[in-house]
Amino acid sequence: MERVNYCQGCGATIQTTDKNKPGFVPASALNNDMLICQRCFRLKHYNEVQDVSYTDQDFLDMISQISESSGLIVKVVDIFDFSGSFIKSLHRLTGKNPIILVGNKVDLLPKSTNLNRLKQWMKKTAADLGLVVQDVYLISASNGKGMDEVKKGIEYYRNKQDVYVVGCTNVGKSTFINRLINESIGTKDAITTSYFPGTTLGFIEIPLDQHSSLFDTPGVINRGQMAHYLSESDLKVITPAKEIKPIVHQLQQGQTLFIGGLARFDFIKGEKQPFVCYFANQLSIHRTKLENADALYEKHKGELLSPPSSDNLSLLPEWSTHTLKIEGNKSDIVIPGLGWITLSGVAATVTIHTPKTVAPSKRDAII
Ligand SMILES: Nc1nc2c(ncn2[C@@H]2O[C@H](COP(=O)(O)OP(=O)(O)OP(=O)(O)O)[C@@H](O)[C@H]2O)c(=O)[nH]1
Ligand SMILES: [Mg+2]
Repeated sequence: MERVNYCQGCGATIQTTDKNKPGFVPASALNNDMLICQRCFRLKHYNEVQDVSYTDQDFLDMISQISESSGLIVKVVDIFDFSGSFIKSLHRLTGKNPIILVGNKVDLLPKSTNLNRLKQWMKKTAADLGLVVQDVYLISASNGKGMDEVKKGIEYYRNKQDVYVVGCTNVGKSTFINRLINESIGTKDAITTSYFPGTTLGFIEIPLDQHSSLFDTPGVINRGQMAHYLSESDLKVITPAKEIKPIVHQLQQGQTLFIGGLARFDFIKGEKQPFVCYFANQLSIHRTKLENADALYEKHKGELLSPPSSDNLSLLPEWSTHTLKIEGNKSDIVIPGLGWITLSGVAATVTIHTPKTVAPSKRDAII
């Protein structure tokens, strides 16, 4: 068998000269059966991430090679952060190839979620964003839900050609492929995965048959996601680990909700109504009077109002505000990568404070 010259965990080209660059393997380990770079080794065994020298553009350049190949594109999005993980520019990089859209991490949504309605919503939203897809799937790469359907879909739409699994960083591409590998040949955790964005560094080829392969690819980075401005430990707090339990706050106008120390919702105007909060269960929400909100933040940021913890406050860009009006439709106000608040559609004006690069958006309620 031909020896691969890239790391089987992350896809980086193997080198033996520079410890601080991607793909480093000590020369003595070159003949090991399983070639894993030092960075993957540390991620796997110590959950420590080593920064890499790739720029956002380097990742885009790698993905754009796909436009010169032909095959099926499996575009994975994180259903907990649809807009933040959608990456509109991605279809330019994948050429004219057919696309199926896979919403991952459905295990995080409340069990009562209507998945068929959610699929319709995904299809429509993708079309509104200029993406025509062959089909839409909802899966959990973690627990295996929906895997049979998506496997059938891939087999059908790939038409015997290669398959490229693409998407934003951290949506779960590698976890999804590990599950495919596990279900077909039994190997566990073949590819490196982690909760840090930017784990996969190159293409990883998984043969499907004699003539075609499936490829894991590096994620595209979206700087508009909260994850890029948080320390490791803070990232853990905002990342939901299991089914989200929505928390309802009945608010009057003139009241404020703080989502940890990462976002603030001021209810400026409207009748008393429920604010239904969908955030990681371990993230704390504080309610206060709008008139006290500034002072509360100054006094308690990094402590009561955390994450970010006080040591990491400086990683956050400065704050900016957006005012949104809700009327008529049940709507979600979304903070990319953090979660959302659902309002019933009773007229409401809400001012949202977030770190400047992480702008909120409004959508029709998905649940
Ligand atoms: N709750 C939940 N978490 C998931 C699921 N799939 C992946 N994750 C988690 O999401 C994080 C990112 O997973 P990866 O598979 O490394 O994501 P990726 O898209 O390959 O990321 P990059 O290689 O950085 O582009 C990890 O912490 C996974 O455990 C899922 O179905 N549900
Ligand atoms: Mg990956």
